[in-house]
Amino acid sequence: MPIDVIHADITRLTRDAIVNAANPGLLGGGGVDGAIHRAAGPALLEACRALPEAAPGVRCPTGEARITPGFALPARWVIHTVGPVWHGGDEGEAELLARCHRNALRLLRERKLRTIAFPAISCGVYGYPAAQAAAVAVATLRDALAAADDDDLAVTLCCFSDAMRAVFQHALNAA
Ligand code: AR6
Repeated sequence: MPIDVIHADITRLTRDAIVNAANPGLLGGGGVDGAIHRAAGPALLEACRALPEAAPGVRCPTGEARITPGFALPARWVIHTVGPVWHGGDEGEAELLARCHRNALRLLRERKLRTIAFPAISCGVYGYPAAQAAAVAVATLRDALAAADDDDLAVTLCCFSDAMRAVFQHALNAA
C-alpha cells in the first residue's frame, strides 16, 4: 500500500509536497505551522498573504486546502489545510478532517505531483483525539488513493513523536 508512517520532523522531508496544519488566516502559528514557516523562510508568509481571502481574515476555511511553493524547504510545495477544532465529535469534525486529506490529495494530483507527507492534522492545539484522527486520516487516504488508481502516488504520515507514530501505525494496520 502506498501509505507509510514515520516519526520525523516534516520540515526535513524531501517530498513533492508537505502538508501544513494551519489556521484559517494562513499567516503562521505554533506547532507544525510555526516550524514550516521558520524552515521555509519569510517568502512563505508573503506567498500566504497574497492568497485571496474568502472572508475577512480567512484565506482557507476549515476543511479546504491551498498550495504555495516550499521556498527554503526541501519539499517543493506546501499544501496548507485547516483541520477542525475538536468539540467532542458531534460538530462534523470527522467529515472536516476527511475533507482536509481529500482536498490536499486533490491539489497534489491537479499539480501532477506524486509524493506527499501529512502531519497529524488537528492532533495538537486543535485537540482531536489521536486514535480517532488517525482512523479518519487512514480511511480517507486509502479511499482517495483507490479512487485515483495511480500507482505513482505515495503518502507519508509524518508523526512528531514515537507515541503518535504508534497510533497512526496501528490505524494503518487495523484498516
Ligand atoms: N513535524 C511533524 N509534526 C509536527 C511538527 C513537525 N515539525 N511540529 C509539530 N508537529 P499542531 P493542529 C505535530 O498543534 O492541532 C497552529 O498554531 C504535533 O506534535 O501543529 O492542527 C496553527 O496555526 C501534532 O501531533 O496543529 C493552528 O492555529 C501535529 O503536528 C493550530 O496550531 C499537529 O499539531 C492547528 O492545530
